[in-house]
Amino acid sequence: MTKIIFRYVHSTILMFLLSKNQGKKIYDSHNFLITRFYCGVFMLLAIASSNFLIAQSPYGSASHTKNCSSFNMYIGAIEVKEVVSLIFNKANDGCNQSNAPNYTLMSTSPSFTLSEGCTYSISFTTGNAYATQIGVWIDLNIDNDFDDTGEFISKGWANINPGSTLQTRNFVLPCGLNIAGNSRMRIRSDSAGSTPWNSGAACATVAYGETEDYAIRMDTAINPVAGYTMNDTVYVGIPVYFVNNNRKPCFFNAWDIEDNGTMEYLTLDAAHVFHTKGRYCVKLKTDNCKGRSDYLYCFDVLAPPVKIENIEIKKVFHFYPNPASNAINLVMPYYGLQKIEFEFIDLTGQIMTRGEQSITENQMLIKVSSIPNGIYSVRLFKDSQLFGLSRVVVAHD
Ligand SMILES: [Ca+2]
Ligand SMILES: [Ca+2]
Ligand SMILES: [Ca+2]
Ligand SMILES: [Ca+2]
Repeated sequence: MTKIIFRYVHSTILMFLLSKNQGKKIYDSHNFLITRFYCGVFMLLAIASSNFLIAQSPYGSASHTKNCSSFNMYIGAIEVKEVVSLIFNKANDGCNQSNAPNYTLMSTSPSFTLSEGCTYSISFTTGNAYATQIGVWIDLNIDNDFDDTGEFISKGWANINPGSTLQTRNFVLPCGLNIAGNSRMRIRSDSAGSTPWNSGAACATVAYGETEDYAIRMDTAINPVAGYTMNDTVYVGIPVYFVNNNRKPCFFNAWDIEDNGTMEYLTLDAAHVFHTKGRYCVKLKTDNCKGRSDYLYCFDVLAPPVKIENIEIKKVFHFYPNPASNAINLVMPYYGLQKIEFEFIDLTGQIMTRGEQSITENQMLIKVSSIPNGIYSVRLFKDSQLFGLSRVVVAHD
């Protein structure tokens, strides 16, 4: 529990304080009363009870007057994605408190990290009876309040329809924050029919819903260093896969095939088919808040091979760990594959295992616990067409 301030005051002093602060009484019960001076610095005036803890300190309190369990306008499941990578996932927890003031500090060590200049999506479910408005605030400058420019993240968001379907809203952390450290994200729900959430409402008292506070980490952008790997050998008519070295998805990437100033692909990775043989150069430009980095590489495109089975495509598919003991991850270029088929072939040419696996965010997991120790060729198929070959080592502990 974090530190709190108790002050026992005489009723005349209490009235004086209230009048000095426009009577911003934000929570009141027969036990205690909190007077807000401004969000972030507040005073708790304990009237009768000495045994009440405010977990949200040092941040300002956030209260709801109706019991959450009576109306179910709760914050349910939450998913946070950094572009396409899932960085936070919370199951539907309904009303975290059944009674007012419906405030919960969800974490005291960072639940996830947000980085300067990155694009995020956040998805919610809510209770199943009423449309709900969601307010989100982030303490961008880590000064223990949500009052600074840009800290109201959910500006202009549409209401969340009731129910268990995740609904997504987007936000971008601006460049120039240049701050790293532990901070706070506040997520609040309220009826869609109430006064819309606004920049000054992080600590307001509202009727319905609940408040979930998360410890988060803020990171500065890192200097980009562009780079990619690709097929060792490139043939006319066969896709070449350019795999970006910067897997963290907070960079803006542009691929210039033939290095002629025209950007053909603006994706993390790129796949391209060359139609004539010859020497080609491909430039990758990578930038973020910190600036831009270029990487240029030149290679020969050869006449097409007679037999595709003889092509060994290396470096395109990243297997890790390799050697693997129980399961091996396959990371592949991002070009929209839903699933692939795979075969593990031992040195004698025998197929040891084969299967089909769906791909989630460029990755799939293959179990190898039942395969004997050894070196295997892994053949990858899409719609029964061979499109990749790599070598992995299985070594059980
Ligand atoms: Ca909840
Ligand atoms: Ca702040
Ligand atoms: Ca401030
Ligand atoms: Ca080009």
